[in-house]
This record gives sequence, C-alpha cells and structure tokens, in this order.
Amino acid sequence: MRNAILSAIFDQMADIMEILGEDPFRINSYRKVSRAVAELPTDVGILLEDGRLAKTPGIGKSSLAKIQEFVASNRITAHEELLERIPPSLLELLHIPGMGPKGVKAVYEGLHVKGLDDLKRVVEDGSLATLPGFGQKKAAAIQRGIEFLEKSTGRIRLDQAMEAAEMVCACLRGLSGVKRVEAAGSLRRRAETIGDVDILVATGKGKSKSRTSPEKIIQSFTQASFVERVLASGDTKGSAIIQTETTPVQVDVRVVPAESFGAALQYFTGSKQHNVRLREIAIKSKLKLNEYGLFDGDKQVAGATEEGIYKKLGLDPVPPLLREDRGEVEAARSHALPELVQIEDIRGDFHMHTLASDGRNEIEQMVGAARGLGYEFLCITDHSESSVIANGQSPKRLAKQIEQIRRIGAKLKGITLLAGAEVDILADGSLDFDDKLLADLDYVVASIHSGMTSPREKVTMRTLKAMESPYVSCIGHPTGRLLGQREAMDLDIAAVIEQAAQTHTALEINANPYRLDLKDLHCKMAAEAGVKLAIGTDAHSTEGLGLMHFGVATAGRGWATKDDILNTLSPAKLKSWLRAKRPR
Ligand code: DGT
Ligand code: CA
Ligand code: CA
Ligand code: ZN
Repeated sequence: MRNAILSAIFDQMADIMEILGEDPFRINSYRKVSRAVAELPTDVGILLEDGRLAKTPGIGKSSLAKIQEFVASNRITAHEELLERIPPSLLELLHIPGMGPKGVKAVYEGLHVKGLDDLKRVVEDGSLATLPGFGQKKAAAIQRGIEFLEKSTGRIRLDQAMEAAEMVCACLRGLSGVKRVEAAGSLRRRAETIGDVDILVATGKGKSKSRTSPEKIIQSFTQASFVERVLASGDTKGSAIIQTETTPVQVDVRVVPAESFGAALQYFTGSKQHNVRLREIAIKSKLKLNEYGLFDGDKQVAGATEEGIYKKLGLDPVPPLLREDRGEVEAARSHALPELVQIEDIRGDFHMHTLASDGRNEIEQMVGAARGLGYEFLCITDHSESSVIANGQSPKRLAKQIEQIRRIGAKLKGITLLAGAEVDILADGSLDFDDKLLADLDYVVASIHSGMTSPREKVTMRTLKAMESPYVSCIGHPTGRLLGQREAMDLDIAAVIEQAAQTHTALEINANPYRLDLKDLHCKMAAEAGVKLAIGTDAHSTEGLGLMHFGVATAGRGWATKDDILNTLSPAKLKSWLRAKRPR
C-alpha cells in the first residue's frame, strides 16, 4: 500500500536528519507526518485530490508538497538528497535494540562506524565501551542486541506475546510480597503485533524478612528455566529473551512499589503518543506526570491507581485498547468514550470448519464446545469446492451437510445451529455455489482465497460484486493478510465499507491472531459507516473457538460497541437481520 511506503519515507527522513544532527523541530514534524499518513483510512492520492489531506492534523504545507511530489512521481527529492548524505548501511543499525538515531550518530561521528560489520568490530575491540556516553554496560547490551537482531524476525504475534507473558507472570505471582503482576505495553493494548513484552510487578509497603526484595524478584525472573539469555539484570528492572513454543520473545520486567503501581501501569502501557498527550495536560495544570505518579511539586496527588491519574487530569479512565492518540483523549475529556464491546456480550461464533472440509472435529463436537463457552448460536462454515487444498465441499456434499445440520439442530435445546458456508469469491467476483444452494443456507461468508496479489481494481471489484449477491451475509477476512507472512490485498477498503453499508452485508473480524482482519482502524471506519461486524474465529478445531477474545479486542481497538457487533444479537434477532437482505 502506498500510504505505508510514504509513512516509512518520512520516518526515514527523520532518522537521517537525527543522525546528521539537524533541527529537532523539523525531525519531530516528519515523525508526525509519518504517523498521520500511516493511519490514513484511504489512499493518500485520493485524499490529496479531494482536499482532505490538507486538512489532516499534523500535515503542514511543506510536507504536503512532498506528498504531492510522491503521489505524482513515487519519489521525494528531499528524501533522496538526505540519503546521499550518509552511508546507506548506517540505517541498518537502527534495527538493533538499544541503538536509536542518537546512538548511530555517536558511533558514526566518534568511531567512523558505517554499518553492522564496523559496529561489531568496535564492540569486539573495546573501543565502543570507551566512547563517551556508552561504557561497558551499554556496549554489552548493544552486542546482545546485534545477536538478537541476527536471530530474530522482529515483531511477534499477539498470541505468542501472550504465551510469553503468561509464563513470566506465573513465575512471579507465587513470590512472597508480590501484590500484583500485570502485562503492560502494546500487549495490554492488544496491538496487532508486539515488539517486546513489558511486565510490571507491585510490591507491598515497608520491609519484612519474609518479603522478596525487588532485586530478588528480578533474579527469580532472569534465572527462570525458560530464560534463554539475560539482557540486563538490575535492582528493579530485568530484561531477557525467553523461549516460547514458537519463538524467542524479549520480556522486560519492572518492580514498583504499590503506591506507584497505577502510575507505572499507565506509563508502561503507553502508547507513547497517548502518554505524550497526558503529560501535556498535566503540564497545563501545573502538574508533573511520570512513571512514579502525578505530582504537584513534591506531593504525589495520584499514582496508586490508573483511574486516579485520569481523574486528577480531568479525564474519564481510558480503556487500554483505545490508548493510541486517535481521539480518545478528547473523548475522555468530554465524557464521550465509547462503551466498548466485551467478551461477555458475545453470544455466538460465525466462522468455523469441521471434518467436512479442513477442520479436525465433528459438528456435534463444535456444538459442545460452543455450549461450553455459553453461546446461544454457532454457524458451521466449511469451505466451498474451489478451495481444493482445504478439501472444499462440492454442491452435493454441501447439500448433504445442510440436511445433517438441520437434523442435529432440531434436537438441540438452548443453542441454535446455523447452516453456513465459507464460499470462495471467484476470479470474476462470482460465487462458488449457485443461488439455489445458497438460498438453503442461513449464513454465507464469502472470501477471497486466490489471486490476492492482483491489482487494486481487480480485488476490489471481486469483493464489491460478491456483496451484490442477496445471499452473501458477510465478507470473510476482507484484506487477506497473514501477519508476518503475507501482505494484505491492495483493497479499496473505503469502497468495500460503502458497499457493505448499501447492501446490508456484514464485514468479518477474523479473530485468528495471524489475521485480525478487518484490523482495528478498518473496524472503526466500518462501524462509523453503520456497517455491522461479524466476529469469527475461523476455528479449525474445538479449541479454535477460544480465539474469540482476539477478535473482541480488535473490535474494541476499533471503538466498536455492542451495537456494532452481530455476535451480540439473540438468535431470533440475528435470523431476522440475516433474512433482511434476502428476496422474499
Ligand atoms: P512494542 O514493544 O514496540 O510493541 O510497543 P510498546 O508500546 O510496548 O513500547 P515499549 O515496549 O517500547 O515501551 C512500553 C511503554 O513505555 C510504551 O508504550 C510507553 C512507555 N514509553 C517507553 N518509552 C517512552 C518514552 O520515551 N516516552 C513516553 N512518554 N513513554 C514511553
Ligand atoms: Ca513493549
Ligand atoms: Ca519494552
Ligand atoms: Zn475459514
């Protein structure tokens, strides 16, 4: 997507200027543009043309001119000029944990380091440790950072981060004197990918012999069996790479006294941008906000709880899912924060596979698992014929499965079994089954599983056309991305949302942590346009139904309330919602 490339260019311009030691004001403004562009809902070209881009906060006149140049020619002269002023390999160093633009500037100027090999050399010969501002400890941290970078692939998925957090939390919760253990950072905000896991530990007041000291708490973490490598181990802070089932994960643990726990939790939950806004508000009220508390001079006026801090700043408490500086601070001030959908509101699941296609369990087993989750409905959606590798069903097999579903459903009490299918959207936008068969289903999720790299016009046309069918209830995993594996299709998401609104079609939030598709920002756009969102786990086994919470978190990050989510309807209301699109 063009916006992502443009955002990265502005970020890189800021990095280079910082390495060159240029005007901090301009550096900061480029960072702002980078972020603003990354969050634009629509292609920059379109927003530029209709004048909306000029009105976007954070994008000034000179940046606008650069964006114009980019849209017209796919390049920015100022960017290319900046690139010529430093060795290109210098930018690689920014990926090393512990090396920011300032660090790169220092090694470039002080030791003539031009790339990774140079940096390794100055680490090994000891000259980095003698460079002002570095020292033994920092040099060692950078050495470990280099090793980590060479082994790791960068950001991890939410489920992987959660697994790591659970391992560490479990090991810390048992210690005496530990009052609370919570995950903070991007994990607490349920961001779609996670850089590292941040864990906070609260200890009780005063000293007692039986109580574990903060230093001992950190040691319990760094000496745990799952730790692969210790990056840092201090009095109140430790950092290590731990090995989960699928990936190494960096975990930071910090120990704070109970009276500062709320402040620390607020600070380390972030996001950084959200915190910057809060600090500005504090300063305006002549207060000081940091990870130890909210202070009036030397007096702590809040800090034990997060709510206390928000309240003292004149804000309603902001749910962690919303802390991205996307309007939540303003909403908190005017008591207009949305009441986000909760997992308890969810009455059923829309997307799952059984042995009939590529799932691992029988329909009856899926029903049992759904009951166990307290659901009132579930919908079986096996693949259609064109999905050959997924053992998609022929029309004949589907017809038989519908009969089977009706038979099983008729005997059930307290839970409604819906007959559905995940139907492929074919290359021309037509559907894999004919209308007569589709009409026998209660729910149809239509998905693209092929030709995902086709141009924007093509993938968008296919999606829009599928929604024209009166039998398509929902578009499945609309952008097709797989986090860390496959880019999203170049879909015109605004057009898809408009069509969904016009045609009474829901859009899926696929809850699988590889997908989270629609993603948060797209969910927000859809909900604002009045489009209903259907959360589906895309379960391929009974356990898969347990992924629902990832979808609910994504919905929440998209500011979705109960009303926006189809899963919160009773079976009766749901059926009438689904019938509304169909011919009478
Ligand atoms: P990640 O790890 O990249 O997925 O994202 P975060 O948000 O977990 O970021 P991380 O681990 O670097 O820092 C955790 C939180 O600490 C972050 O969300 C906000 C806070 N924080 C870190 N550095 C700064 C800073 O320079 N200024 C402010 N205001 N907050 C910071
Ligand atoms: Ca983090
Ligand atoms: Ca961190
Ligand atoms: Zn599926």
